[in-house]
This record gives sequence, C-alpha cells and structure tokens, in this order.
Amino acid sequence: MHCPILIAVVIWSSCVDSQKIRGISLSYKRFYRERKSFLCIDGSKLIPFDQVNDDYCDCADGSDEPGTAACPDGRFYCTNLGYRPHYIPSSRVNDAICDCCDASDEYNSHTACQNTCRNLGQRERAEVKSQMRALDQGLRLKQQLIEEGVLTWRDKQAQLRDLQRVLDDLQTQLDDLRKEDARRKKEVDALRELEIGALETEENSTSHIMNESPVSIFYELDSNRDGRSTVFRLLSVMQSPSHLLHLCLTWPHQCLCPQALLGGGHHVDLSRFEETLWNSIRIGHNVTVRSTAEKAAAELKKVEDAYETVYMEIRDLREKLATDYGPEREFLFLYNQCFQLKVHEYFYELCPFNQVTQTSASGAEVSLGKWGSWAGSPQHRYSQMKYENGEPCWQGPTRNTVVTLTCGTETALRSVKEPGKCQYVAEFQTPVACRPALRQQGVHSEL
Ligand code: MAN
Repeated sequence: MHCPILIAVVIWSSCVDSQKIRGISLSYKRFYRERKSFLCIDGSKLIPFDQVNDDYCDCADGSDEPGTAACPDGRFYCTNLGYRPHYIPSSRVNDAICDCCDASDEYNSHTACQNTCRNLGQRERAEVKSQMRALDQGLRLKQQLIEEGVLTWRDKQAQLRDLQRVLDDLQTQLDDLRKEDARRKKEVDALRELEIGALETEENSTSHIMNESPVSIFYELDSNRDGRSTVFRLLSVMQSPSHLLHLCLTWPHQCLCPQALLGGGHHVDLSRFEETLWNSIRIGHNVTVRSTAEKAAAELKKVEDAYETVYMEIRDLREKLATDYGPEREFLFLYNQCFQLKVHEYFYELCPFNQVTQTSASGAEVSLGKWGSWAGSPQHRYSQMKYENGEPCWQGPTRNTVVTLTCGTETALRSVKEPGKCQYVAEFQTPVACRPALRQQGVHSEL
C-alpha cells in the first residue's frame, strides 16, 4: 500500500530538484549538488540547497538564482537542444517574451512559447554546409589565382628584362647622338664665326655673284662655250676662303677633292653647277649646316624622350613588383584591376595596390586614399589593406580607407561605409582571402 506513495514522492522530489537546476549549463551543474548545501560560485556564502532558484537572491554573484529573475546580474542558460545554447540576462526569465528557442526561459509565465530549436538548427546547419561548400570552392579558386599570379609574375619579369634591353639600346643611341649633336653644334659655331668674319669684311668677293643669275655666271666661266666649265675655273670664282670653308662643312669628305664635289671628272655642266656650288654659295651651306644641326638636335630629343618614357615604365614596373602581394603572391592577380560599387549617391572604386576613389553624382572624383600597406592583425596581416593620404576633408583629416578582405567565391567590392567623417571602411570579397582555418573557426563572419 505504501509503494505508490513512495514512487510519487520520489518523482516529486526529482521534479523539484530538476527545476532547481534550471538555467545552468552542463559544465556548471557540478556546483549544484542536489540535497547538499550550495556554495555560491564566488565562494562568498553557503546556503541550503532549497534556497537555490527560490526566487530570492542570496549570492552576490547571482549564482543561487540562475533560473529566476531574482538576482540583478544573474544569467540564465538556454540549453536550446538542437540549436546553439546561449545565456540571457535572468531578468528576462518569465517576462512573457520567448528568448530561448527551447522555451525554457518562460517556464512559469503561461506564455505559449514554441520550441523552435530544431528548425533553427536545421536552417543553421544548411547554411553552414553551404558556407563550407563556398569555402571549399573559394580555396580551389584561390589555388588557380595563385597559379595565375605565378604566370603574371614571370610575364612582368620578362617585360622588365625587355624594357631594360630597350633602355640599353636607347642609351647606346643616345651616346652616338650626343656626339653627333656636339659635332653639329661645333659646325654651327664655326659657321657663326665665319658669318661674323664675312660681315666684318666689307669687300665680300662673292657678293657680286649673289646678285647675278647662275646662267650668266656659268656663261662667264664657260669661255669656250662648250656648255661645260672646268672644275678649276669654277673654284676660282670662289675667291672668298669662307666659301670654301662652307663647302667643306657641307661635304666634309669631299672638300679636299673638288672633282668629287662636282660629281667627278674635270668638267661640270650648268645644271650640275647649279645643284652643287651655286646653291651652296647662294643659299646653301649655312642653311644646310644649321638644318643638319637642328635635325641632329631633334633626333637627340626624340631619343631622349623615348629613353625617359622607358625609364619611367621600368621604374613603375619595378615599384609594382616590389609590392607585397602576399606570401604566395596570391594577390598579384589584382594588379591593374579596379572594382566599383554604388552606395547611395556615391560611386566608389577600389583599385587594389593603387587607390580608392569616390565619385559624386556631379562627377567630382575625390581620392579616399592611396595604397599604404597591409594592416591586418599580426596573425592575419593580409586581411586588411590601408589606403592613406587621400583628399583632405573640409576642416578635417585627410581621407583614408581601411579595406577588409573577406572570403567569397567572387572578387568584388561588397560595401563601403563612412563610420567617421572622411574615414571610410570597405569590404572586399575574394577567394584569395579564404583560409583553410576558416573551416574550423566557422565561417559566419567571413562568408
Ligand atoms: C564629401 C564626401 C563625403 C564626406 C564629405 C566631407 O561630401 O567625400 O564622404 O563626408 O565630403 O565634407
């Protein structure tokens, strides 16, 4: 007869005790030994166990009331079986609002809370699964990008070598052209001297020639009227030594050999006379000397400009190759790429390792910073980039941008915000930011 009563008592007592340990995580359960005295977790007080969760706060740390709202700083543990356990402030216990997905916080408020943990858990697991798939895909893509980076690196090195060769050739040309230019300049100087000399000589012996036609001069020289004149007679009309000198400047190799100058032989006809000596005497050699010198200077300038261009290209390329593209040069594929995003009225552009810009609807472009450095934590240096010294902010600092790199299957600028005036933060997603360690860490914040 006594047996059913005994069972009822046992059931009742275990029921009371299980209620007593409500709101406690599994790891803390060892502090709550049923039917023994309870020592506040901070060790400050020993109380009978029936004072645990009796809706009266005995312990200063609130540890005696984990399942009631009695202690001001207490916390209630939601077991949330099938989902993620978590703590809520114990003031939310029985406040008629369902906080724990297993409804355990509303055990005495008569609020009809549903246990939604299973659904939440399923949804979260599906999400994590797809994130893991994305992470795996991201890691595969990263590998491809690293391989592409290796090829790009080789290309750039070859380009550098080619440019260096071009520069060396240009240097050789420059050396020659500089010598030629100096020689031509000397000729012009000599010519100037001669001109000054000629001006000083009142009696310019060839001045009468200048005023006459080549036909009449040639007629004078062609005494036997056979349409030819001897070279020696021609040369004799040039009584001024300056003209001989002019000729020598124009045809330095031939000036000592008048026959060669006049096309060989001892005779010369009218047209040959006009083409050579006449033009030379009348207009020719000083113009020729000067235009030759100008041509030499122009050619020199052209090659100097080409040298400058190639030199700058080499400098830029060397600078770019000296950039830190990550331990496996995995970020090299971003070289010369830009990514855009429109946020409200602004259009943002990130050109990795170069700059960040902001363009307003009016088309005005503002620099939000130039490439500075990697700025992640010491463990994850390559997780953030810093772009500095952008356009100064009105009555403020110069604009700068911190770009956080997150793992994803695409490479794209995901967000740009301005949490402080002219201080911008951006999220840049790329497979290259995927790390195998994210698998263990969980990828919630990363993907
Ligand atoms: C522009 C933009 C803004 C910035 C203000 C500061 O409007 O660059 O992002 O806050 O200038 O004056």
